[in-house]
Amino acid sequence: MTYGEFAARKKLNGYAVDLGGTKTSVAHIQRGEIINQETFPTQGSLRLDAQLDLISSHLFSLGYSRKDNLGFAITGQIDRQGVWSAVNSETLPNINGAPLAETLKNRFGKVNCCNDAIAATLAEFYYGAAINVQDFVYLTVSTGVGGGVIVGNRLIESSRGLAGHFGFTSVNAKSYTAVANRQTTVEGSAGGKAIASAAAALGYDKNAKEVFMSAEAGENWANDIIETSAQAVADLCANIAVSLDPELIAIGGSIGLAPGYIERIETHLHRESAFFQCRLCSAQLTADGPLLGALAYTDAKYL
Ligand code: ADP
Ligand code: BMX
Repeated sequence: MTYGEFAARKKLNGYAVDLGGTKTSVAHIQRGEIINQETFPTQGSLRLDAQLDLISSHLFSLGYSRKDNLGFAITGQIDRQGVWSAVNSETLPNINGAPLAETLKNRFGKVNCCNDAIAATLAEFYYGAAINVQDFVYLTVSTGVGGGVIVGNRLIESSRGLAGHFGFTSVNAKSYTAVANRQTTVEGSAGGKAIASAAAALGYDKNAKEVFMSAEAGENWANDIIETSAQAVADLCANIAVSLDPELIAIGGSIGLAPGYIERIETHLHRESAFFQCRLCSAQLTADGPLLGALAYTDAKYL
């Protein structure tokens, strides 16, 4: 086994795509390092072909050609047949049931794709925060709230592709929006879209990043929204502790990595009894995780 060895990271050569709910990144990776990258806003309402046209133009501009290794990390549910659906259809309203794997194969030849949080989980496990950790959970707090699970050194992947969609678990916290027709979900309390709609409900036209800036500037309404978000993620961590008992939970995504956010989660989590506590850390690979993981995922021999 070569889990987590730096040597394995050096074997990563090719191109990777990370299509998130807010931004898309396309990267050229050589010997495990991102040497060139383009990031642009995700146009969530595009259908599959239009989405791939946009991504292709950036791939080719970075020098990609069909012989190169290519990995895709994508927000949403990808089943074992490579069919793509949005669990939160507000994020991607027009892709449900799209034949992602088949379309990628026709366009690019050999290419692999997986959920964005699964890719980041794998990257943290191989090269980041979870080297030598056998039981591990990764959470992204970003546009939505997603995750991935390693139990006994094995990535948990279900045939429907839904395993790890922690954002849709339900918690006992104030929730601003129903997601996937479900009330009081973690994603509806903690994700970027929820934070922005909480601000809008109070009359502030701000995205999550701007709400964090308002909180930093001492505005109480913004602080309350972020506190609710962190409380929901802490509840989720306690639920994960008692259901999967990981040694470590790494928190990623732009909200998860925002200064002070993990400390807020820890403050709430420490109020729980010892059974429900779990060691937390920030995602070590930050936004590179999904890109490195997407490329690593193509090399199934590591699993
Ligand atoms: P994606 O969901 O596309 O993978 P991100 O991980 O960047 O992308 O998450 C996007 C969300 O994070 C948006 O709601 C955005 O407003 C918010 N965000 C971006 N930067 C920051 C920041 N520095 N602090 C707090 N929130 C941020
Ligand atoms: C949502 C879900 C997950 C995804 C997670 C983080 C959709 C479209 N996405 O829970 O598949 O992993 O968000 O994704 O249903 P991001 O868009 O926040 O990066």
